[in-house]
Amino acid sequence: MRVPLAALLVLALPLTAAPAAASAVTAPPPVTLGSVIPAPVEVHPGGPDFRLTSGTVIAAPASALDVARRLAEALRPATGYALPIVAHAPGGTPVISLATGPVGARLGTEGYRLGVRRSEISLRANGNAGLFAGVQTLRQLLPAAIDASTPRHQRWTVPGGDIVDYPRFAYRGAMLDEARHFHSPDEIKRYLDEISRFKVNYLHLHLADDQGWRIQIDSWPRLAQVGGAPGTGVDGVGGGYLTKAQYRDLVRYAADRYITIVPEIDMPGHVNAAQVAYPELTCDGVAPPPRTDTDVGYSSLCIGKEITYRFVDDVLRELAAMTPGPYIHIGGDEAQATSPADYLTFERRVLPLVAKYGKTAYGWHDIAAAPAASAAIAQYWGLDTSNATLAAAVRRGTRVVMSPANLAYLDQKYNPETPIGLDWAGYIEVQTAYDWDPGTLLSDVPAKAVLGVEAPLWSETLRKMADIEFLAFPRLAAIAELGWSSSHDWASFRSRLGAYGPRWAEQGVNFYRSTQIDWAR
Ligand code: TNX
Repeated sequence: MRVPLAALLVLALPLTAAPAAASAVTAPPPVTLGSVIPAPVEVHPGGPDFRLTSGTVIAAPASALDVARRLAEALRPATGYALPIVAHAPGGTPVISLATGPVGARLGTEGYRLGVRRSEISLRANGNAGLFAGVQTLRQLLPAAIDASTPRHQRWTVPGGDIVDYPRFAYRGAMLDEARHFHSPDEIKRYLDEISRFKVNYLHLHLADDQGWRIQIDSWPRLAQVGGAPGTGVDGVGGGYLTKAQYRDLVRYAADRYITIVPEIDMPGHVNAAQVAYPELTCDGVAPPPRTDTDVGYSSLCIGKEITYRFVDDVLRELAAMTPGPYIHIGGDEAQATSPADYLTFERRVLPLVAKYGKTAYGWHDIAAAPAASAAIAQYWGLDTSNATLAAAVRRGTRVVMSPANLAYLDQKYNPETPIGLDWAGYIEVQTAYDWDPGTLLSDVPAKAVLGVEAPLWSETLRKMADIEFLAFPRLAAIAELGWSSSHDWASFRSRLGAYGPRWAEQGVNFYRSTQIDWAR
């Protein structure tokens, strides 16, 4: 291996003689048991470190083989070790042992206990989702080079001690907007990999909007054929749609990472692409022109026509059939082209259709105006710290996912210099994204009505994976911590985030190097 001379010189400097200009090479900080994002509930450092070697094995029962395989696959590229998976490790062999069984109700389905001893790491959980969460923690407890894609010759130690961990909120989501610019299945998979590192457990896909329609629906084939044609992205850039096979493959890929896909078809507004494909969905039956600009609030389904409800029923039936997860998102935002009375009529008919297909309805918080939304989940995207309509719906049973646009929208710029992104909700630097509490932000909605938090990434200005990564990271990590961690401490998050930078660098993730953070190299 060739080491640049400059690096050797810096390494050779005595610690006390750090010259002013030495900032170019800062040694990565030693990994401590607490340097994990999201912050675990309990961290008890102590005792000898574990050393991962070429002789280490992974022990797992047959029921946890998938998680064990994922762990081995994560550790093999950088270590070059075989890490065989065995049912029982022979005595004296260094082992990472996975086991499920009752480990306490407070750990729930996603919690885990991690114990690091000299020759054994033991990971215990009530079920495999907890083991998977623990594996994500373990990966962060190894040196950053563990994320390298080719073998590195170095010591692989894990700091000794114990972690007990479980999530604050059941719903910890991210959202990709497939409609404004289509992102391919491979890009969605890469994003799933990236968000799963932070114990995010839902990926919401915004699959239709004014510009495009991005999911195959057999009973209305022109939706995808016309709405997903080339040129249907914003500014006529890109196009495309997910076939049912691709969607099902994504659902599986996500499930392997304990992530549930939430599909969204936005209605009664944001439907221009559907109306271009099927002019009978407009009131006058005339096809509107295709639109690839970024205006909102100009399209509406025709509330008085029966065909509207046949269309919605068919789409929801087919979506439900390919979605094992509990939620179908029906949009409902920015319906300025629908009268308030028509909006209520529409939601009164459509919300029950989601239940008819065995799913829980989920919509933007605008749906809270509809009495029929009491069994639904409302996603709060407003900028205010109270919302009387939503609070009234909550008193009738509606539960809330928090995505305040001025705090959690990943498409908003970091600052005026950010080359991509929008700014209608304000600039969102890393500290802004981190410094709020999803349980208490809305003064008139009690914390117990809050199911969790989601970070939406609208794609008007995003074309490539590098664009997605630049806006999502590091802020997605901040929102994920708000969703998982019971503690909240900016100074601590800031230093853990700085230490995380080299991991993104190893993974080739195009993250934004915010000047608020001291990034380790
Ligand atoms: C508002 S917030 C929208 C989207 C845009 C986004 C851009 C909400 C539910 N709708 O249609 O893409 O702003 O930031």
